[in-house]
Amino acid sequence: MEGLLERKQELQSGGKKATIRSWKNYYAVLFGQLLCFFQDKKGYSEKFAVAPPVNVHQARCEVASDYTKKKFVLRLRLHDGAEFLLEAPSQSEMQDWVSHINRY
Ligand code: I3P
Repeated sequence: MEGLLERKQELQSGGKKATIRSWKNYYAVLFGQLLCFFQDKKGYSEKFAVAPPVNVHQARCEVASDYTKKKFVLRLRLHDGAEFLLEAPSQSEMQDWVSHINRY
């Protein structure tokens, strides 16, 4: 699974509030249980990641229906306590991400 995702980190590992809280645009690719972040599709073809990968093993991913500032947002809670909000371009892509990530 791959596609455009906007990302905001809410919590750092351990559950502490993240200090860098702005939304950033990425081209995201799920390789097995690793969610990797590229600048855009070209960055992916050049295998140049622009943020550390996120391990979604035992993560919980669900639609963030309580977050109303953007559409199609999902909440990803990692096993290590980190938490991200991810905005997909459409309802169907959002649901695809939820089901793919929850496989792990
Ligand atoms: C953050 C940015 C985010 C905002 C966040 C701000 O500021 O405006 O968009 O989250 O609010 O801290 P900066 O760009 O200066 O880092 P929302 O879009 O969800 O409001 P928050 O700290 O209340 O999460």
